[in-house]
Amino acid sequence: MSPNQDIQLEIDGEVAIVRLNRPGKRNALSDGLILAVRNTFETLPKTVRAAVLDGTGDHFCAGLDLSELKERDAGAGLHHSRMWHAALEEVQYGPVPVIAALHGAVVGGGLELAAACHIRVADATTFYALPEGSRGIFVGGGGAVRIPRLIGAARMTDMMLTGRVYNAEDGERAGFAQYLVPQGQATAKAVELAKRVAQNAPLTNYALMHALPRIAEQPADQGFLTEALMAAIAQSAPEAKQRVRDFLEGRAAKVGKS
Ligand code: 1HE
Repeated sequence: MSPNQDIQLEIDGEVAIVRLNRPGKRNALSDGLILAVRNTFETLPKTVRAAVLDGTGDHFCAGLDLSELKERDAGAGLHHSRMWHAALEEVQYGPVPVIAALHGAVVGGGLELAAACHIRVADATTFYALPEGSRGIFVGGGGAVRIPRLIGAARMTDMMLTGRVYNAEDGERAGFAQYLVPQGQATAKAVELAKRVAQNAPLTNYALMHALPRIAEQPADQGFLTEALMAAIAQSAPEAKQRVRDFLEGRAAKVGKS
């Protein structure tokens, strides 16, 4: 159990389930909760190989805790945003792949947090919005970098200029989520996926978390070289050799069969 009551950590074998736990405030992200998110991912037990990020109550997360948005000068605003960046980097580039289980509001900083995860599962109640536009502020938790990579800059611009809200179905089509499930089933599906992800060779998961997003940002010429280096390292691991041998000798599942 985490010392901060606003976040819960449950360990289920190799899967950690991290829950934002401020349902009375729709899991709004106070400074304390953002620091707790960072700390929780930084200190996951070494036995954990995949994580699920969930929210207690009817909403995944209502974004920045607006009650803390007091008068900040430019310097304090800069440091506040950088604090969010550091916490969400720990989600994206932390020890293990993270699967977000989305439901209800996934708005503002809540959408920024979801965008830092590696896979998003949404249930039918999920809706996505960036109310920063109407609150007179801007995204500050990495959303300007990560959200266009999911849905494109044009859709994000529209959301912020017009207050457009995407429902679960349209959101999945737009690219917010990779899985759409019936109401109440996001957590179960996310845990199922996390258990599957936990079975991968650790170097494969490392490559997907740390190399792929960087390769995707590199000019093609550099990306091809980084890809080749990562491929060489991954295939040299004894576990990779064993997995290939298992397939060639008929002991491993064929693609599409479990
Ligand atoms: C909050 C927050 C919050 C709820 N900060 N306290 N985010 C927003 O602009 C979204 C604002 N929230 C909402 O639009 C709605 O609360 C919801 C659609 C998410 C949920 O509606 P509902 O009817 O279930 O709940 P509620 O009655 O609006 O809220 C319940 C309580 O949570 C209430 O407090 P109470 O003491 O009166 O019970 C709300 O004030 C409180 N609450 N959301 C503080 N966000 C790194 S930069 C990121 C910038 C942003 O994220 S800006 C977007 C902020």
